[in-house]
Amino acid sequence: MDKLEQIKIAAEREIKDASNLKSLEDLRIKYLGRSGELTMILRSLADMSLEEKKIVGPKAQALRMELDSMITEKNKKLSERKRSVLDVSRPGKKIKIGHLHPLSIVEKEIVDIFRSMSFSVIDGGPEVETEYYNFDALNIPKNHPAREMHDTFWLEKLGNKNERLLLRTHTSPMQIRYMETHKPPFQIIVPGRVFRYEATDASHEINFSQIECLMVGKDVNLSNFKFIIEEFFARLFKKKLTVRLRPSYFPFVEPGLEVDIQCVKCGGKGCNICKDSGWLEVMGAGMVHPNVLKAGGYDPREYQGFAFGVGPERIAMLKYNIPDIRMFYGGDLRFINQF
Ligand code: FA5
Repeated sequence: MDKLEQIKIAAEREIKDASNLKSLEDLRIKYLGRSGELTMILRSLADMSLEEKKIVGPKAQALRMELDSMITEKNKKLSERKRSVLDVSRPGKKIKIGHLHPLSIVEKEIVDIFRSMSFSVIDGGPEVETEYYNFDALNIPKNHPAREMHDTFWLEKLGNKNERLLLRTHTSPMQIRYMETHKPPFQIIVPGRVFRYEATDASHEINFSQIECLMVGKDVNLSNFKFIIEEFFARLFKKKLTVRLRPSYFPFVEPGLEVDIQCVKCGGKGCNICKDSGWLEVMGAGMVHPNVLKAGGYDPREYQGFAFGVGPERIAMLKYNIPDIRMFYGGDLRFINQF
């Protein structure tokens, strides 16, 4: 019985003090192993008298169970502590850091190309715009039929000066805003979000983006424009593409142009992307109208310039072969995660 008492005191203290799993395992062997101190006592029961057995047996069994559960408990504690310590040999956890949206990738690419051709990138401009900047100053007077080309979201609330407000239908108002506060010569691009109240389909969204370009100087002309966009498309699609300029009408340019590029998929032979025409319509452009230069505060006899507006969604669709513009804003991760 004395021996049992000694084992109990020593084992309890040693188990409590065990600082790692290895020394705990050593203690288990020392007391409960095949030739452990307590095991030996349990074995010696066979040689004891019945009287002794009755006294020592239950005590020794109880101590065995007690030490066993103490060791299990301690083992749990030490394992938890081990797990919380940095183990550099364990495989790393994959951290999801996110990535750019396909549209942001294309916008960035477009902006980088223009920046490399010495264009300044102008940020922003208000998305809630006045009727003046969105239409009047761009040579689109009230009641002019050209306003119907832009299905407009009008705001119910008037502006500070009681002017009518709208969600801008294009980035062209930034032409006026920039000219009002800067002197030529300059060459800028302005990316931004625009809104049109129109039915959506595979190539039309109500909320989309545009990149406006404006270059003004004393001798800026259409051949400058043609060179810049040929260079731009060659860099963007990484091959030389034939560019076609067609006459078109926008009230804020004269002459106005629609720009087509040779189909990037079929090379001009005709396919589903270009609807068998061999050409893709990519931007509206032209030489800035004298009335617009005047609205910006310039003398049109002294300065001239070109401008264009391009839709990055349409460019991204061509670049990545995306069949429907609505996928960009659908928030479907199966689509977004492919980029
Ligand atoms: C304009 O918005 C003119 N402000 C462009 C311009 C600027 C002309 C400077 C001349 C000088 P348009 O409505 O064609 O033009 O739109 C320009 C581009 O925006 C289109 O080529 C197309 O890429 C894109 N776009 C137009 N409507 C939508 C729409 N609903 N969804 C997606 N992209 C659109």
